[in-house]
Amino acid sequence: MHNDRKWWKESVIYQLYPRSFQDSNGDGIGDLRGILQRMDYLEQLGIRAIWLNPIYKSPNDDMGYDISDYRDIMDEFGTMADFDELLAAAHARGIRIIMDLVVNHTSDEHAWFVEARKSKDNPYRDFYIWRKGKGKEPGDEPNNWASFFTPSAWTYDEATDEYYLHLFSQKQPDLNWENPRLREEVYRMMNWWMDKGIDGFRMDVINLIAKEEGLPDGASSGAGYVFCPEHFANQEKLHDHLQEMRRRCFDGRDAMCVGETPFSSPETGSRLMDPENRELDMIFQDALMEVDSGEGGKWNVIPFSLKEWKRRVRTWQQVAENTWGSLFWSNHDQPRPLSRFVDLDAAARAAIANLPEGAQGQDAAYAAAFETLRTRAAKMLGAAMHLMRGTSYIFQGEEIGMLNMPFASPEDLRDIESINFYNEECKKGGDAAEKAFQSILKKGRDNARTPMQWDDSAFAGFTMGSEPWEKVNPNYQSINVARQMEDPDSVLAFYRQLIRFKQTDEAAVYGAFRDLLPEDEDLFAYERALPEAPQDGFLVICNFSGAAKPVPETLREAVLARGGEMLFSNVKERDEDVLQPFELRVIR
Ligand code: ISL
Ligand code: CA
Repeated sequence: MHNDRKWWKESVIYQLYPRSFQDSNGDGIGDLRGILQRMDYLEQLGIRAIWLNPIYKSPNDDMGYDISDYRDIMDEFGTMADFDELLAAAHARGIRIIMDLVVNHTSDEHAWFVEARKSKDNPYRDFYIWRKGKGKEPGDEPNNWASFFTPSAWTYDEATDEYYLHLFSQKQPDLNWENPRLREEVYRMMNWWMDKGIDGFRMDVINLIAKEEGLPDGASSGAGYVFCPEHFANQEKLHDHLQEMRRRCFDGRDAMCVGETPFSSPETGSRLMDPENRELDMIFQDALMEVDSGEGGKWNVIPFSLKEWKRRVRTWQQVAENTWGSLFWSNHDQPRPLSRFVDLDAAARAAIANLPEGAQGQDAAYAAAFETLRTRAAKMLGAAMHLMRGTSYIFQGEEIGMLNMPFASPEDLRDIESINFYNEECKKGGDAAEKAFQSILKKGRDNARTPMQWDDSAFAGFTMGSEPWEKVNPNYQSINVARQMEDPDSVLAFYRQLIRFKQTDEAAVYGAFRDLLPEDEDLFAYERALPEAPQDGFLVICNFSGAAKPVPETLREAVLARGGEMLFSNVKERDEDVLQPFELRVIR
């Protein structure tokens, strides 16, 4: 087991999406001064670091992931002076700041690209990836690559009669990491931020920066574009770039780096995180998030299988044993876990099933049951994920159990990924559009981006203005911070305890992981313990099902083998032999 002590192993990190956290000036958009207003909240939560989604200058084609100036702040978010104040305020409270680093691509409005597209001999031309096509019509592109956000990954540029590559939107041209001058500029920029005192970077799609030599076509049986990560993810050159970046930007500093690395196998993950290789401290592996995606990708939603999820958990916990890893239920790209990995509606309906059809008070009974189960399941999910081995990331709103947004119409969507997908599907006719919208309701990124629910005043206390940029979830009157602050049994109160425990308990941070019930379809149970102090370990027992489940014999024995001190629980009355719907027990 690899167990070097590091601050980033002992810190729970709060992912803060600035656009939706707190608006301070009534324009309906969250901002840096809004975050400053909420510093007490963050301190009370007990987290030791914050990861800020991009706050740099940006035209917001992809909500800040299209940067037009790496050394300036987005107009809507405030000024560099506001940022300096925020950094100092966080540090004064013992909270570190991790910045997003988006260097696979820039905005097409970045000065480098504005220059690059002027002429083929412009000094910035080779900062990007340009190729000649067969013509300028669809199908004439330099290769058949599909992009994440658009059908083709290439856009034709009239001025120089060439195409530029963009794995994301047309306004996000990919940088050319083959060019040493570009790499130099990136390292200078990173060091500039580090010198300001930030504590590390979350590196956006960092494993896509190196593309396969020659940009070969994706394998396909006919015409059309092909999404082919095998040609642009985890290429051999990536490891050279990361090692160089590590030396140039992290040597001699106590900063951390976490890479977002979609399409990574456990082998690749181990290589990226192996401390000997000096590449990344940890990665965001996407295997656990993709568990409900079918053949066709994220929009092809398939039912959640706990057994399959646990198989992936074991794989990545095994990787974490000798390296490290990250633990997260969601982020700004994912729907809310309570609307995804448990079925609250079915459980609530079952809970009131004994009421006669159409009986008086049916709606109120359902609402009460739903609320009880939501709170219980939120605590269960929180412990299930964050007590495993790895650094915990809590996405804003998770700590109060926020839910997916019941968007009424496609017009309410704000995310380029969903909007482009919807528009493409509309072209197909029939029921394609309606099907697309149903998938978006389940998996769309806007679900994560609705405003933080602070209290039951207008717009959930997010803005004093007239309309937030993204609609507020209508459930804010019952699900909000103010209400949970006063309730010792709230999700929020539970998360505070969970965070404290995760950051201070030796076994919770450094212990090994062992799955106790790999085959069970409904229960997730594991042990964490340090080999040198097994008696200080603990058991985590979770019922993911909305029905009561008997405690299996093997678990009963494991419980008996421990003293039985209940560290965490989410029900008032317990039955030794039966787990209630979504029940949690953490036993020392
Ligand atoms: O959202 C996704 C899956 O649900 C992914 O396809 C996502 O687009 C991909 O993992 C990359 O995400 C990151 O880079 C994008 C940006 O839009 C995302 O917000 C960011 O997390 C481009 O910069
Ligand atoms: Ca604002």
